[in-house]
Amino acid sequence: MTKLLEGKNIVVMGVANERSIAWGITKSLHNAGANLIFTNRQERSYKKLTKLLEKHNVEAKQMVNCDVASDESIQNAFQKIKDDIGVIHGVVHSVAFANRDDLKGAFSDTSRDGFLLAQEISAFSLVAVTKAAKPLMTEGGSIVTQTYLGSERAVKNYNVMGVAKASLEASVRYLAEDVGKNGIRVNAVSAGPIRTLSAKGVSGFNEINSIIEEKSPLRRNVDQDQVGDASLFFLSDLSRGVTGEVLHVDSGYHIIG
Ligand code: NDP
Ligand code: N5H
Repeated sequence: MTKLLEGKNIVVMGVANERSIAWGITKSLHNAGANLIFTNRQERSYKKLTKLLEKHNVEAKQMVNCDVASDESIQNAFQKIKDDIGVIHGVVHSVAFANRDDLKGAFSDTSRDGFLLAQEISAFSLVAVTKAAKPLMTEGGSIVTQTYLGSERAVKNYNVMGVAKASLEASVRYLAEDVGKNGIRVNAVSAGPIRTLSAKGVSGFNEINSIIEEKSPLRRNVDQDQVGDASLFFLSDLSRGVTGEVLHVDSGYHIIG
């Protein structure tokens, strides 16, 4: 039987280390037979990823630098991918950033710069990446991003990132409408809390983790592999009738009142 993503070229953005959600997604995509292209911002992530790929015997078709804070960097990255690979069929957007100081305390203390930074890196980047990826998706495609429940509810400490994720989810819907006519689908996975480098040191993470174990329908936290398989669904033809959707992979926690 042919694998779900055999012969498909997928760009993965946002592997920082073995704990990254994007690494969980990478494993699912690799097992489904995808050809993988990676983008990193920091040299440190590039080195970690190189070692991880070696350790898990996964081949990268290409690795390019991409800082989503810069339009030029995004355009250059996708130009390099076009030159080397040509057609792509999918993009995994697993990137977000806010100043640590804005992820605690009073939301009304958020600075103008901090607000705009979170929006730029965590929401606008999906718009810019879709624009850059679209010309390479000549056979149609699928774009998947990562969001969190703090977009829908006022979750303590998530603050500026909750507003950025609300913007990201609205962008998913507007982008889905825009590029649907080109055969491109845009969706998001809303994951429960997962201990990653980004989550390290942020206030309230442990508390929320315990609440999920106690109150979610499945009484356990999710992991990177579960998010990986849900993202695989979005990137494959199994979800060919789905776009503009936000799928909760959170042990059902979001349905609890
Ligand atoms: P990681 O720290 O593993 O990944 C975050 C990634 O964002 C890093 O690879 C980092 O790249 C990248 N990044 C930050 N700024 C930029 C930039 N300017 N340009 C390019 N890349 C950038 O954490 P996660 O895997 O947890 O985060 C991935 C996504 O999942 C985020 O959108 C996050 O909000 C979301 N999410 C996470 C949850 C969790 O509990 N962990 C729950 C729900 C959603 P580099 O290392 O090179 O700087
Ligand atoms: C309610 C919570 C806990 C509190 C809020 C956490 C928000 C985290 C998201 C952002 C992306 C974290 C972030 O930007 C951290 C940076 O300020 C500092 N870290 C770094 O610079 C590291 C080295 C790099 C790799 O990180 C990035 N992002 O580049 C939410 C949690 C229960 C769930 C959660 C953790 C959600 C989420 O969106 O990640």
